[in-house]
Amino acid sequence: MDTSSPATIQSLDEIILEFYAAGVIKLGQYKLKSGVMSPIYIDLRELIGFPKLLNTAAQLLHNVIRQKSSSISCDVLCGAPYAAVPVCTLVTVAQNIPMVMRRKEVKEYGTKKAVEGPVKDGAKCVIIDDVCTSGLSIMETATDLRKVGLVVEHAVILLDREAGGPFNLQNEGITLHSVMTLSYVCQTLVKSGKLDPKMAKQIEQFMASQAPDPKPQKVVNGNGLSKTWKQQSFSARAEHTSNAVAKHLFQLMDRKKSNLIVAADLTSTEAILNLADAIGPNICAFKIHADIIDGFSEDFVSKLKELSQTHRFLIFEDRKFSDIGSTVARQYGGGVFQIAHWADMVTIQPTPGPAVIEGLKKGQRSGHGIGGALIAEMSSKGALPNKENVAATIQMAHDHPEDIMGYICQSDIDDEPRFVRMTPGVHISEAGDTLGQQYVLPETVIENCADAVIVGRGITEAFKPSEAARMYQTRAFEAYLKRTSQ
Ligand code: S5P
Repeated sequence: MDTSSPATIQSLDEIILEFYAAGVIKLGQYKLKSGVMSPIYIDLRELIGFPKLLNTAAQLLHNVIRQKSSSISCDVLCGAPYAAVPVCTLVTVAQNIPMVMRRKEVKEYGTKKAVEGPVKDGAKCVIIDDVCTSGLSIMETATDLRKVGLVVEHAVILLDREAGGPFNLQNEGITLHSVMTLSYVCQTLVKSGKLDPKMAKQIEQFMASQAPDPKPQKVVNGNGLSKTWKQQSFSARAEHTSNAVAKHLFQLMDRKKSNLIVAADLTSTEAILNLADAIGPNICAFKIHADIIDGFSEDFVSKLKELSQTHRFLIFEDRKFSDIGSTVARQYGGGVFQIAHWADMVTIQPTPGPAVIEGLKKGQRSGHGIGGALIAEMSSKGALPNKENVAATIQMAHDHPEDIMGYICQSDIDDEPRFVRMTPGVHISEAGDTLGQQYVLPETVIENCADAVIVGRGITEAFKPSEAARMYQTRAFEAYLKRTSQ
C-alpha cells in the first residue's frame, strides 16, 4: 500500500471519505463473486457518476505505476472488464501509454477477438483493476491477455481486500500493487466516526475468516522459556519463516482450522474435481499424482486452480523429484505436466543432494519459490532407515530456506519451527494395506511429529468422503490445539 509520506496518508484519508460519501464504499451485507457475504462492499462502477472522483482514482493508480517505474515495465495497459475500463482509460491518457480491452463475451461475428487494441507479441501489459479478493478476476484477464502473446507480470489495483490475492497472483507470476487495503479503509472510517467500532470489529472478524493474518505472537512459555516448535501456534511459526509457501500454509491452517491434506489418488479428472469441490472447505492442501490421472489436461488444471481459489487450498503435486539438476528442471518446468505452472508445493527426494533443488529452481515458473517438501522418512514398511540421510536432509532444508517449505516425515526430526511437517500413512483404522503402507491415528502423528496429516484412502474410499474429511479435519486440528496448549 502506498502510504509513503504523511501528505499521501492525509490525502488518501480524504479520498476514502469522499468515496464513502459517493457510495463507492458501502456498508451492509453484500454477496461477493465467491458467494461469500461481506459486511463491506467497494463498487468502482459508481465512480462513473462522479467524474472528479474517477479522475482521483486514476491518479492514485497512475502514481503507483510512476513511483514503481523501476520495477513495473509497461508497454500497454488493460482495465479488467468492465468496472476498471473507464478508470484505465484515464490512466492511459495520464501515462501516454496505449490500452487494450478484454472482452468477457467473445462476439459471434466480425473479428471474434477476445482482446481488442494494439496487441504486440511480447509486449508487457499491466492490468488495472478496482478491487482484488482472491485474485481470480485478475487471473481470468491475465489468461486471455497471455493467450494473445502479451506478457503480464504486474497488476495495479485500488483496494486489496486482504483475502490471499497477492499470494495467489504471485503464484501465477503476477505481482500485485495496491493503493490501499481494506483494513486501512476501515481504520479511516472509524477515525472519522462513519463506522461504528462494533461494526469495524465485525468486518475485522469477517476478514480474519477470509484471509491469512500475519499478527506476530510471542514465542515464550509462562516461565519465560522458549517454546519448542511443537508448542508454538501455526500463526506464530508463520512469523519465523521466510518461505512464502510455508508462511501461507501456516496462516491458512490457522484461519481455516484445518491441518488436513488430502491425497486424492484417483485416476479420473471428473472424480478428482468432484472431490476437490466437496471437501475443499475442509482441507489446507490437495495432493495429487499427476502421472496417474487419465486425461490430464490444461482444462483439468485450470478447473482445479479455480477450485483452489474458491475453497482456499494449496495444490500439492507429489512428484517426488529425484534426479540430477538438469533433468528435474525439465520434469518440473516442462514436459507433459508443466508442473511448475500450477503446483504450489512439490515433494522432493533428497538422495541426489542439493543439485535437485538447484534444478527445480531452474525450472521454476512461479514467483514464490518451489514450495519444496523434502521426503525425510517414508511411511512404507521396510523403508530404508538411515540416520545420516535424515541428518543430511535436514541440512539441505536449512541451507535452502527460501525453497524448502517443509518435510514429509514420520518422527520428530528437527527443532526448527519454520518448516511445515507433513505426515502420510494416516488412517482411523491402523490396519495398513497389502502393499506395505502402514497407518497411524491422526492424534498420534500430530502429537509425535506432524503439523499436517496427509490422508488418502481414509477419505477417498469412505462411504461419504465429505463426512470423512470433516472428521479427519476435526480430529487433526483438535490434536494440534491440544499440543500447543501443553
Ligand atoms: O512416505 C510416504 C510419502 C508419501 S508422499 N508415504 C505415503 O503414503 N505418501 C503418499 O501419501 C502416497 O503417495 C499417497 O499419495 C498418500 C497416502 O495415501 P493413503 O491412501 O495410504 O492414505
